[in-house]
Amino acid sequence: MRTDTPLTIYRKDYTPPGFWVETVEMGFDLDPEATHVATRMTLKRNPASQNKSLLLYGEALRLVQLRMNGKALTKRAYTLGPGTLEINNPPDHVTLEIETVTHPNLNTSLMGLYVSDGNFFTQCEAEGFRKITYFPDRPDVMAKYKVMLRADKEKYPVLLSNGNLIEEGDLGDGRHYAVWEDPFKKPSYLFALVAGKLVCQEEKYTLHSGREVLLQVWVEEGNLDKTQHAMDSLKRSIRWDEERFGLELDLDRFMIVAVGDFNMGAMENKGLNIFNTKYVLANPRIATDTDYANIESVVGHEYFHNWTGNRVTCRDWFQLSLKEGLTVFRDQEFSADMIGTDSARAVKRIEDVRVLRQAQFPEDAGPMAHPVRPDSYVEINNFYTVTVYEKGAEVVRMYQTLFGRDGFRKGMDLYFQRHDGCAVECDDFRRAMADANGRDLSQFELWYCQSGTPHLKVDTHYDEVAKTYAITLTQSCPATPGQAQKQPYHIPVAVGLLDGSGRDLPLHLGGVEIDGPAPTTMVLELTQQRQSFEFRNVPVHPVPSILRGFSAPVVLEIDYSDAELAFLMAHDSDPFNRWEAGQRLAMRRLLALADAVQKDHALSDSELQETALGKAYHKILSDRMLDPAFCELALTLPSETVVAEQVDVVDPHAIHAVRQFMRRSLAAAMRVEWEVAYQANRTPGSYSPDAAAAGKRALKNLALSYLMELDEPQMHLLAQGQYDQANNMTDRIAALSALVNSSAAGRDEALARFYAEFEQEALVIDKWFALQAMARTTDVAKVRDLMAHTAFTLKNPNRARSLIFSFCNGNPAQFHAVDGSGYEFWADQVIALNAINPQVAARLARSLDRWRKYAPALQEKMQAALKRVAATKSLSKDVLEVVTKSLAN
Ligand code: B3K
Ligand code: ZN
Repeated sequence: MRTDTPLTIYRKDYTPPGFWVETVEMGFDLDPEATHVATRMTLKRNPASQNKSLLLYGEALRLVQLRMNGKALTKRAYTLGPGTLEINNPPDHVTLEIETVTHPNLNTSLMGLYVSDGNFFTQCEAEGFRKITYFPDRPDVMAKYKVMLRADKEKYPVLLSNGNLIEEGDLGDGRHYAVWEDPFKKPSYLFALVAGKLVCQEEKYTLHSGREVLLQVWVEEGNLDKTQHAMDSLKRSIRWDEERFGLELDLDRFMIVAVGDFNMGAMENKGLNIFNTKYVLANPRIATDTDYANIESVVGHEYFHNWTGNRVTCRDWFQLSLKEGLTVFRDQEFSADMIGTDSARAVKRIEDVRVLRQAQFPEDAGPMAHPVRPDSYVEINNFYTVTVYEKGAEVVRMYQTLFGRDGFRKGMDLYFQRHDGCAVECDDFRRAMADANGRDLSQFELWYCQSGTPHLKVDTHYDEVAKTYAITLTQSCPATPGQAQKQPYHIPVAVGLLDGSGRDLPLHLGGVEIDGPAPTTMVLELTQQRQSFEFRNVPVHPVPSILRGFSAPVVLEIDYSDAELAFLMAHDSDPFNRWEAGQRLAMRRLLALADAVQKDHALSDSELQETALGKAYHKILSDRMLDPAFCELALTLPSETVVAEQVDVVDPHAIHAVRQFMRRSLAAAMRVEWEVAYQANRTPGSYSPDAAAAGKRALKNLALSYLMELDEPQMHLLAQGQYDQANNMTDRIAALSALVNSSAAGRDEALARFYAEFEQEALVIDKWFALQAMARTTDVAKVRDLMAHTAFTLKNPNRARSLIFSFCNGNPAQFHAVDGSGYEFWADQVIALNAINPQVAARLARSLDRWRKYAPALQEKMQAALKRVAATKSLSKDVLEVVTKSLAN
């Protein structure tokens, strides 16, 4: 907490550290009230640095002792600033001994050392290590660690830290100890310890090289029936990284520990990954198909960090996407490879792009817009964003699109060859890709330094006589905070051309010689602001399929007729663009209806079946050859948030009304087809979370949700029956959600039964809160009531997210209540959370990012709420940065 104006840190101000740390030895006397930490480190002067002093960071610490080279330092020999400890005129070789005390049980920020359900955990990324001891806590300072943990044996029977266990034993007096040594140099943000009453599922696993490693998944007692999926996911991750990238696990032991109080998803601490329980615990009773898939991808993500993040790390936090963008790309590819079939891979791709559009495009268009490699920050924790992660992953994906899988692998190999064991920059990754593929990628750097989502406009011309087809691409990028003018990007644009019967035409691009048969998809490289590409020997006027597979994170502007979109939806060989064509059709109709609502015209759906959209949906739903998971995506209307991004002035109530109207119309118009799809996609027998079964459940449950729009007793019975008979959480929660969003008589009883059955399962109770938070009838008053429920607490991030975030971000029509009560509620919760956990508070603070896009009456109320938060005393720099940037002109 601070009251002074927070400092902005700039990328251009980077200077190398004055000292390198070589070894770190730490002793912990773990006690929830007061934990003593004794640290001994050896340091040596960095000759390349102009920084003469030795700068250590520390926060919320009591300094008990400070010794340099064997002698206690007098107060004159060092300067204690806010958050820093500077040693004046140190010699070139230094051994520092520091004793500090922290109070883990008072630490509600969940950064540094804290207590969760009686056990000790740490979270050090980005700057949490400084809450444990004074240290040059910056990622380019890498050192070897040896750690001794001492604690009460009965309360804390398990003592874990990074690397290998080299000694353990009894201390007499009811206490015991363990010594851990990490053989690899690491930055302090990868340090971790865990101590407490935990049990583990463990397995020996043989690597491709024949070396045997020990894998463990640690959980609280009573959760051992929920660890198998995480263990299986870990084994698949290890195998995949060996096979796809030739990267082997470098430790003899790899541990995953689950914790119920955690700020984010998981953390890649070397050899000791700490996970939010949400991304570890699963069995059919408590976890949905989505949970299973998320667990696989997060386990993969953290494991892949072992190379992309830990072995090669970031020079400074501006380079965060170096490890995060790359590792998200790797986890996306891993999940796609695990599903196997081409159509299932496409489903994964569509889901990833949906996340980008739902969350990253709005970020890129709002007050917090920043480049993938930001130039400045006030609080680095505010920059663990969808831009750094998901757009960063798209940027990495573009290398693979440009160079192919083999070229990408060559770049990765060169990257590790050059930088293993080092802390480097995004530029180093780009250079490795360029050098390994013999290409100049200097223009490509703009993807890292310019914020905003580029727009790509497409014009085409067919010359019937010459049989040529020209595609002209024009790029632009809107102004973003601090960046008025943009340079043209290097954009890979994958294209195909369809003939009249929907088949791909062979492509002959003017000036390009290709050995072998002509391809049907080609990647055009747009590097100018405007560029034309001419295809030859095009026998008929084609329908173009542009940006196949979403080959670049841009907004595509292309004038298709409804008929062309329906044609692409039916025929494009690129499944991403098939889905995309359907989304465009649906968006077009939603926007037209929203316009009608705003002009007070009555909505009519009488002709829906005759429209291109009605016909296309009908065709998709009746096509038994299509993958159910794909159908589910194709028949899901763009979300209210995505629609809101398409209009100049957002009226959330109109958007909600027309989307609901369209869902009801589609339900009525295709009633029989939905009923058939519901029956045809049942998954009887024992539950399996595999992609095929999950896809069927997804389509079946989509059918259920459409049928429930009819709000007929017969449909209520269908949902009730599904709820009663479900043998898995996916079907159960889908039925419950359908009931809660209907007028079914049994809805309250179903909610109560659900609660009673799962009272002991925190992750399921989170779902119970979230489902109600997002229900159509849940208004602010109802959310305040739910906050008074005995099971609710603001202190647990999962619980706070399940109710408050779900309401503010997932229930736009109620959150944006015209009286502004939603914004008042939002401000109250941001302020309350700020005092408990600034990181979680700052996340919630982002919910009003796009306030300037709303109708003036709402804008005014949002601005007032933002101002109230900004004026709050003792605001953390996390929240202050977000609200200040939101309010800035
Ligand atoms: N690297 C961590 C995120 C840490 C967030 C700190 N505020 C998880 C991940 O991306 O794998
Ligand atoms: Zn990560």
